[in-house]
Amino acid sequence: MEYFNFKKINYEGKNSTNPLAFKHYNENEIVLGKSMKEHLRFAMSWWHTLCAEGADQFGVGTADRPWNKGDIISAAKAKVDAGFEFMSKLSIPYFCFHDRDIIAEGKNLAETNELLDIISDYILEKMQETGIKCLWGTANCFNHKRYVHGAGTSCNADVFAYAAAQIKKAIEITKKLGGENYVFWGGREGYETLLNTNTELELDNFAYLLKLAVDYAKKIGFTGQFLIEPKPKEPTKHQYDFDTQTVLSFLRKYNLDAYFKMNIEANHATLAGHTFQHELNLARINNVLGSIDANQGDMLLGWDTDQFPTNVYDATLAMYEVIKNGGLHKGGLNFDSKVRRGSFEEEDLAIAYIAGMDTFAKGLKVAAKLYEDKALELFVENRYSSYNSGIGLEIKNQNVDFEALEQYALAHDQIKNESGKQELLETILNQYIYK
Ligand code: XLS
Ligand code: CA
Ligand code: CA
Repeated sequence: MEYFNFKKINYEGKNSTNPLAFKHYNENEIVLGKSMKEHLRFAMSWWHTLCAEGADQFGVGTADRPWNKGDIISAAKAKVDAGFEFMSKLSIPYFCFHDRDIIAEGKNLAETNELLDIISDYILEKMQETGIKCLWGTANCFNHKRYVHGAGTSCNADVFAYAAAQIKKAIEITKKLGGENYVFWGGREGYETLLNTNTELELDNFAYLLKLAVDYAKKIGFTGQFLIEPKPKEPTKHQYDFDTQTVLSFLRKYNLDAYFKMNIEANHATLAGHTFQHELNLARINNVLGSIDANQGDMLLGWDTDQFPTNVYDATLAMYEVIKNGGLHKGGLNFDSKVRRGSFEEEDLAIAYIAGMDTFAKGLKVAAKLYEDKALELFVENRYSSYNSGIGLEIKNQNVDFEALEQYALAHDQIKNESGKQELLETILNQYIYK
């Protein structure tokens, strides 16, 4: 049975007007010595693509997906069939999943784990048949009511134990599917009010849960990269994993920094009051840029809208950071994006993915050109050139003390600064995008 009423999506070039064709994503086209496919490592999110039907706080789902039908096992298998058909038709090489996306919970934890074994066998068969791979797995420790007060940060020790058991199984399934990474997004790891919260104990426990995961991965030989996905708010008012720098200081406090990189999501960056590029940049310079959840928010709304990315400007700057990172390595570009509630036809899913993939393909091409030409780099290098000699070099080499700096300042107190030329640089960036 076919779920999607269209053939394999082809690359038709930038002048094509066919909505079901790629205009920029040409998977074998070489950019900076690597194919687009290797640079971008696109992934399909199981939850938004196959599970979501457009429900929101005010209304039920609007998309009546033909694969979301039947008993637990047949519905889960139909989702697998639909997912692999979709990824094959769109040439998406990877997928990402939460344990609870691939199959619903059974009547107890033991039965749920058996269901996971059954469905992961089926997924594995499809992976072998198609060559499609698993970018990352994760555990959904936020949806069920048991997680009302968090998982690793719950006030209830029974919940901590349950979350640990769930994560243990999710790591096992991710390993079985050859997942290249494993993600921790702190779903409800945060709090609403300090009137009822012991933040110190919650954070100690959360770190301990991560340590147990690291130990278990070593024990079973799971070599995927562990990732933490920062998000500042939603669902809780104060999420502990606020942004990259907050997560880094948390990891460093608990000596966990060697084991985790970041999964940076565009919309989470903007909720934290940052740009997407800011989060990627801070992750990159700290050597923790792991993977990307590509989407975009709506600048007029203060919540996580998870829209498909269509902003070429942001995609360009994101890919610029990725190129400077030497690529995504084990990571990839997962579309943690969902179609709008009004876009309820199956074809809308394909159009949305094509738009997202083309946006990043175009972003990659522009970023590669900027990088090759050193269009921004030379300006930045020159801007800091005062650190290449004289007192600047001494500062850079950390070879001075306050007395020496005072002596220097006394003799050089007529300071001359130069323009930061922001408008010129923005013009140059636009020129590269227009080309
Ligand atoms: C929610 C997060 C979530 C993670 C995986 O806002 O984006 O989907 O990516 O649990
Ligand atoms: Ca995400
Ligand atoms: Ca999100």
